[in-house]
Amino acid sequence: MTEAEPAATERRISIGDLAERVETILRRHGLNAVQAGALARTMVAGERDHCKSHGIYRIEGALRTVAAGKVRPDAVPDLAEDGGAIVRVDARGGFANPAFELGAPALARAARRYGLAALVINDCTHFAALWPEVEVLAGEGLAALALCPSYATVAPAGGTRPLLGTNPLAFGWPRREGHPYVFDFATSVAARGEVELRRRAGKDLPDGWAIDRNGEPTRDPEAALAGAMLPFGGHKGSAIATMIELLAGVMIGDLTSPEVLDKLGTTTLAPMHGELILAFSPEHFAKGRPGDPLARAEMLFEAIVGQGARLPSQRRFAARAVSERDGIALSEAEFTLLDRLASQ
Ligand code: NDP
Ligand code: PYC
Repeated sequence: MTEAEPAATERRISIGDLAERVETILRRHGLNAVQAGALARTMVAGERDHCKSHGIYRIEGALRTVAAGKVRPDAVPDLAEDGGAIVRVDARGGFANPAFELGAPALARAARRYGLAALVINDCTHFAALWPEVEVLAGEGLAALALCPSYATVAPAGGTRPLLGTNPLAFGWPRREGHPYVFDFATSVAARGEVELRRRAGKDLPDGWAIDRNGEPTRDPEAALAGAMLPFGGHKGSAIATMIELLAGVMIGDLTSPEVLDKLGTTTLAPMHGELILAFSPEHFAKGRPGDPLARAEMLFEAIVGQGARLPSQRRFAARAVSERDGIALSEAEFTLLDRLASQ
């Protein structure tokens, strides 16, 4: 099967039609236009780029979180811009996505002015991938880093119990031609959403992803969800995940992953915490130094690809091109899910 040819059990839907269907579902379940629009754009971008762990499968989790009263469906985020290098958005108990959409232009302005600026998002619920955010900033000619905690589901390297979050880290670098250089990953071996998707599909996990309640290695997704996931790269991923707790939790005066789990009491709802996004102007940093930073970056990318390696996000951009041309492929089960949610 090629990307362009959906399996017999799949049908394609245009990006616009899927966005409309998802937004309608979210509105029907009580989200205001600001929340529903931003969530629909993020989930549909996940489907469009074939990032299934943060696509429409997240609709039910978001709605469960709303129904449990843990996120405000009517929140309108609030931007505080004082002309300095730190831009703040209070998500007011809503989702992170509309808060980012509100803060991103102010962050880009501040980064262009100072060379380096930060967007601090507080009091948000976060279920999403971070690449859409760094991609927006790279599209503005800025390098960007986005990071946030999650809830305690990952054991520190050498530990046996959940403490750290799956704490994603995304980076974007602008390119004059084509798509930016972007990577985005959990600091656990895989995102928790991947484990959940394997549980639903009745598939075992690869070795090295998780330990069970007794701290023993397991390939059983149920046992992994009840136990703990493992950080990627052993002590290195563990330290990076801890750094994210410090910078995007403690430093911005928001919750760390263990605090999120204490407050929420479950991992079946989307976690509430803060997020930190840093934006850098390569031109500012390279001022007075030899060479054009964007041109020099291209030489590095060419050398990577020249060895037969691929750039991160290349798979995603290829999937996007297919979705833009032919529509997004969804399974019949996914269409049934959308129909069910639209009529509930
Ligand atoms: P993956 O391991 O699937 O992918 C990580 C990154 O590595 C992607 O940018 C991917 O690009 C790139 N990549 C993969 N294989 C290669 C390769 N062979 N060569 C070069 N680059 C490669 O990510 P995770 O499962 O760790 O995370 C998935 C998503 O989950 C992320 O978007 C993350 O933000 C999200 N997440 C969100 C959380 C939250 O709390 N909100 C928590 C944890 C994760 P490509 O896509 O092109 O394959
Ligand atoms: O996939 O690990 C994950 C995740 C946690 C919160 C949102 N996504």
